[in-house]
Amino acid sequence: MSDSKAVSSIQQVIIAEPAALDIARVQQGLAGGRFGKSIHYFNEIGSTNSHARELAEAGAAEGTVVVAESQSQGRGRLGRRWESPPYTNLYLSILLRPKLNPAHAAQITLMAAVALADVVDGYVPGQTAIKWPNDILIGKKKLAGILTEASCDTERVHHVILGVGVNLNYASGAMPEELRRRATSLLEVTGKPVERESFLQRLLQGMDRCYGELERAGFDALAPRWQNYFAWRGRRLRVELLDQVTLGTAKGIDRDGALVLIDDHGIEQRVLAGDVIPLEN
Ligand code: BT5
Repeated sequence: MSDSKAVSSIQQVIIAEPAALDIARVQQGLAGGRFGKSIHYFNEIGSTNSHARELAEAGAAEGTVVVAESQSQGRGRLGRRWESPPYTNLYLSILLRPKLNPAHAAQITLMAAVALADVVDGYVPGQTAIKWPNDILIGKKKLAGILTEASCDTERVHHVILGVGVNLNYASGAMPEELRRRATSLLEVTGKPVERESFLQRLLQGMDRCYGELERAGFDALAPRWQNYFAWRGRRLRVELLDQVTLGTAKGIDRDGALVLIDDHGIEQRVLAGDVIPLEN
């Protein structure tokens, strides 16, 4: 074997090694911000949201972040599974202690969707859409999901765990068959691998900024930005929540984060939770 071949095979071995996140580098760019002063980093964990909840219950500070390279029990809503292969994407949870009326806790999901959409849009300008309430789409495919879990009593919100899973370098060939038709990643869309530290840094900065706006100016300041990313304004939609179905034409969202539909009788219907399916107009 020639020397040059030996060198290139060593390089291949090095390139094939999974690259772990360099958390110290991420934190360097976050100086002065509230989010990420404390980052709990795991190679593998059940679910970053579950761990963040334990930290919240033990009194951890607002802005504490949990990041994992992979999750064995990554969760979506209603106990659905979130595919979380190692060293490829980002899986994180941020602990918040918002001074919000519990009736407005859904605003946190919408705020996070705006912050996440802004970061994604920096990589694929003009292609990013929000699917109410918690998905980021590129084209018709899902790039990211948000899972917000709040602990409230009737008067106040104790804490909110804001979980984000976003597909960065997930090759479609590595996705389970049923996901391949419905999911995408920035690598699939742009053909270029994404530097995960830089995405994470931008995301924590963006979340910090949008959360600050929500605290200072309320949801009205963020709502127009959310509407700009809203995928299906004017589309006829079917919204399913367990065995309840609502049909109508999408108008937008209201101050509580509810989806507003105009039903077939011209009456406004507010939907607070559910899965949206676009119909032919
Ligand atoms: C979501 O739920 O979209 C919220 C996902 C939140 C995941 C993050 S990762 C960090 C944190 N810790 C956790 O345990 N969770 C959060 P939902 O709208 O219910 O969508 C779930 C559906 O998305 C699944 O049933 C699949 O169809 C699809 N899905 C699963 N894994 C995916 C992936 N990696 N990319 C795109 N779609 C996926």
